[in-house]
Amino acid sequence: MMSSRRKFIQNTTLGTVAAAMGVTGLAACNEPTNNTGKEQVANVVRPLALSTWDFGAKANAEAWKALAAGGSALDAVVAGVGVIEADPENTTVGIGGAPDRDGRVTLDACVMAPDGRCGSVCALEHIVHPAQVARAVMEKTPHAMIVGDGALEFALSQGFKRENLLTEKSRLAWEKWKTTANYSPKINVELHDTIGMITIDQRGDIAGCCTTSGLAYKMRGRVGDSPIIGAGLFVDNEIGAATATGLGEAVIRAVGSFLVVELMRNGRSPQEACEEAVNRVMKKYKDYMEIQVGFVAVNKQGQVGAYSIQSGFNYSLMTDIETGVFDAQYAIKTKEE
Ligand code: SD4
Repeated sequence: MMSSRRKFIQNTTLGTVAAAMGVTGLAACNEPTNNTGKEQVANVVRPLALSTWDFGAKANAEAWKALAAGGSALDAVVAGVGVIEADPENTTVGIGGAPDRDGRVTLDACVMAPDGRCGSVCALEHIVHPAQVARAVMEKTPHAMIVGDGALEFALSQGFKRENLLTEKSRLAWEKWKTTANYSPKINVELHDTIGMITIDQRGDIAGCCTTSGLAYKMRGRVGDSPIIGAGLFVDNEIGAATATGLGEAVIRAVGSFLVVELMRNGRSPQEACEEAVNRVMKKYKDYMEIQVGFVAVNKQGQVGAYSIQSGFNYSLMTDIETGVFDAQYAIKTKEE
C-alpha cells in the first residue's frame, strides 16, 4: 500500500493548522464521515485533498472546510489554492511571485471541473487569484483559455481588483538576480514551487487546479505547463487526476498530466503512472539531470501516487484516514542511495 512507502514528515504541524482552522474529521478511522447519507464504498477514500509541495498542506486544510461540509470538489480546490495565491511570502504563486526578467509578475493558472469543463489564464498580471479568473473563464465565457492583456481585461470586467503583485521581497531578489544574470535564467531545482491541487468531494467527484507565477525571471510572455490543460493538470472524473510541478518546458513535451491519467485508465496505479510519466519526460528532455519535474496523481478510489526526477519533491495529502506531508520517490539516485 502506498502509505507504507511514504515518509511521514509533518503531521503534527498540519494537525496544528487543521485544529487552528477548526477542521474536524481527521481521525484515523474508516467510519463513514460524509453527510450525504450514502454508504461509503469499501476501500474508496473520499473526500480527499492532494497538493504539490509542503505548503500545499495549508491549501488542503482550506479545501477541507468545503469538503467536510459536503461542498463541491471545484469550490474546494479553488478555495484551497487561493490561500497560497494570497500569501505574499510564497515567491512562486500569486502575489509575491517572482517576476519575469523585466520585473513583471505574470501568473498562469487553470482549473478543471468534474464534468470536463476547463478554464485557463496565461501571463495574467495584477490579479492575486488567477485560479478564480480561470474558473470565471470556464463558467462565464465560451472559451477555455484567455491570455495576457485580454485575461486582465476579462478579470477586471468580472470585478477582480487590480493590484501590485511585486512585493518588496520579490523585487529585491529580482534586482539581485539582475546583477549576475546574463538574461538566460538557469533552471534549477530550487526555483520550482507551483501548487497543483486535486480534490475529491463526498460524492466522489474530482476537480483540479494548478496556479503559479511560473519560472522565475522568464522571458516576457513565456507560459509554462501550469495553465495548459493536459500538461500541468488533467482531470477525468471517471479515472482520476494528475498535476505537475517543475520545468514546464519539459512537462509540455510529454503532455505530462494527461499522460498520467491515460496510464491510470490503462490500468496503472497512480504511483506507476507518475513513474512512467517522469521516465517519459526524462527521455524527451536530454538535460534532465539539470531540472526538476514532479507529478502527483489520484485515482477514483482515492489511491495516491507521486514521483519526480530529483529528490526534494514532496506533496501534501488530507483524508479522513491519512494526513501529512510526504516525500515523493524519485528517479535519480545518488551513488550512496
Ligand atoms: C512552470 N511548472 O511555469 C511551472 C513552474 C513550476 O514548480 O512548477 N514550479 O514551468
